[in-house]
This record gives sequence, structure tokens and C-alpha cells, in this order.
Amino acid sequence: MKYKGIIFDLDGVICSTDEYHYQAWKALADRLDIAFDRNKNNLLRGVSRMKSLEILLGEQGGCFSDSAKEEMAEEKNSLYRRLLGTMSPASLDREVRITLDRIRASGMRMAIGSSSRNTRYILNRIDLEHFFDAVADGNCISRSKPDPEVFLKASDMLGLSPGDCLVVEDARSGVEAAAEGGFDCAAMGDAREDCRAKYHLAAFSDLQQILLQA
Ligand code: B16
Ligand code: MG
Repeated sequence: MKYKGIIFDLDGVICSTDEYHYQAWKALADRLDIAFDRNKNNLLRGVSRMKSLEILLGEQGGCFSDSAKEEMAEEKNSLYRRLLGTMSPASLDREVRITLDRIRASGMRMAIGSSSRNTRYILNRIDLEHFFDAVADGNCISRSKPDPEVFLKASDMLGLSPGDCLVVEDARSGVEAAAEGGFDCAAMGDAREDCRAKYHLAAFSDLQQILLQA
């Protein structure tokens, strides 16, 4: 097999927490009377919490102090975590679970590469806390996607070089991060349009064929 390791983005790839991000940012935007819709939310995929807030505030960003912005980010995060609290192992899509188990059975090394600082909490909610060989997340990086740092950290934790790993992403920022880091990328969702991705997934389970044929 061409790849020895596979690095999964979390939000929007393993689980649909991107919807909870949308609801929490939307609540904040409504309170601030700032226009926010799903198209704008798509720009926040893979991007750090504070950078996401800057995008949401747009030109109004200059009207708020750093501490006011910290409070807004905290307000969004506490609502987001309340929504995450409703998740359970049943929230993990069956197709995702089966595909992960099959990849695991093939002997491939598996990691998470997520910008989220809530990664461990999410993995715990869906009972995947001990599933992956490595977890690189927003707590162990200083630059979020599109910087490749989180994927380089994940491949390093797996003891593999970028050329030996496939990254799976739903965000254009993540596809760019993979390309910058020297990783091949399989894209799903919006990121499928991105020509920097080597593979374009119609379904999560397509990964099995890609890994077998690569
Ligand atoms: P948090 P991923 C990213 O996770 C999300 O796509 C992005 O929308 C979010 O702003 C970022 O994590 C930070 O998340 O506020 O939980 O630290 O897609 O890289 O798994
Ligand atoms: Mg994502």
C-alpha cells in the first residue's frame, strides 16, 4: 500500500460538529446584529476560534478590544460545548464507524489532525478517545490551518513522513495545509471542488478503495 498512515480532520470529517459551530456562531452574530449565514460559516472551517471570530466580525472587528473579543469567543465556545454535550456514541455515523474499523484492521497508522481545542472532548463524547494512534489538535499548535503545522505534528507523532500519509479534509484551508506540508489529500464536502486535493470523496467509505488501490 502506498500510504502507511492516514490523518483525519475532525469537524466535518469524522463527525458533524460543523453544524454545532454554525449554530453557536450564529447565536453570537444575532446578538451582535451581524449578518451570518452558512456560506460565511464555510469560511470558518478548519480555521482557529479567534481567527473565525475575526472573520465573523469583519470590518466591525476594529470596534472591540482584545478582551471583549476573548469574551465573545468564550461565549461562543460555551454554547458550542453545550451542543457537544448532546453527542453520544450514537452520533457517530455508522458508515464512518465501519470504515474506521476496516482501515484499522488493515494495519494502517491512524491520527487526528484538527484545529479544534475541543478535540479530546468530542472524541470522548463519541467514544473514540482511545481509537487513534495519535491526536494532534488546536492545543498543540501555534498556527492553525492553512498552515501545515497540525498535520506535520500528527505525522511526526505517527513516526511517518508526510509522503507516507494521506490527509482527509472537508475544508479548503485544510486541503491547502495538506498540500503545503507535502501530504496527499482526500477531500469531502465543499473541499471536493479544490483541485489541490488528489482524491475527491463522494462518500466516507470511498477511502477503503483509495487506500487499497493507491
Ligand atoms: P474550537 P477541524 C476546526 O476543526 C473547525 O473546522 C473550525 O470551524 C473551528 O473554528 C476550529 O476547529 C477551532 O475549534 O473552537 O473547538 O477550538 O475542522 O480542524 O477539525
Ligand atoms: Mg473540518
